[in-house]
Amino acid sequence: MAPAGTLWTVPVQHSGKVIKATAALGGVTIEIPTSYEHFVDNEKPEFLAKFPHGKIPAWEGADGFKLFEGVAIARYVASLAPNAGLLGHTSEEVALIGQWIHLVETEIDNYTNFTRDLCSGTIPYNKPAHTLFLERQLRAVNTVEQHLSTRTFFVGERITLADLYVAALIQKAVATTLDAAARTKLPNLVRHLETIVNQPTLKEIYGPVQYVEKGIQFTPPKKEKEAKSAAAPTPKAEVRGKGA
Ligand SMILES: N[C@@H](CCC(=O)N[C@@H](CS)C(=O)NCC(=O)O)C(=O)O
Repeated sequence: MAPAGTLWTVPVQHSGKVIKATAALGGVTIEIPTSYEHFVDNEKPEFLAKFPHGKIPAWEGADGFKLFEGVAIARYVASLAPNAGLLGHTSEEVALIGQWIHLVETEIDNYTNFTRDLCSGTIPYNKPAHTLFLERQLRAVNTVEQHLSTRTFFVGERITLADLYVAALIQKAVATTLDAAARTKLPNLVRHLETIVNQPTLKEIYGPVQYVEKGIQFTPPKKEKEAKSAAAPTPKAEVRGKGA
């Protein structure tokens, strides 16, 4: 079958995984340029002429239709295969699928990214912000965990786009913030993740799940540590000073 379009993404991109999974379950053939170089090709005038935001994922249909934003692309690709039912069968199911995708993007994944940016020094480190991000993430994670305590899938009895999205973004979270201690209280979320990533059609797309033992922590850069210890007198010197 001729490809329905071209998807620009990179293998580790979680929203790209969702689009690829959507295409695989829907039987939609897509092309993925393997020569794409991130932070090089997306900055070229020819890419920006098609996708002015300059980001991936980005989609160009065989008919010339262009689209960016991961969720929008995933929905569009799902709409090319209506029989797969990934967008739901009723207005209520469509709305509920939207609800879970929006919750996991804005209240789980954003905090995975903010926490990673804080701990890696992209944002100047701030302990109260770190604590707040984890608390906010946990609130949404608990809502999702509770929902899954009586269900296999998010909406209805079969896989929908909600399951594909939640699994991709939880796969990122368990590799970053949702550590072993947090996961002991999230058996349903972990079970759901394993169910989705181990579907024979999806296994290769999601790849192995990397569970962190301890959530990402801030390690002050070496220079900062040295500067601090040079500025502060050692306890020994303090004692000597007092005695002298
Ligand atoms: N809101 C966008 C975010 C996409 C995004 O941030 N993509 C990153 C890669 S993960 C990107 O292309 N960055 C290139 C850049 O910042 O120039 C979506 O959900 O699709």
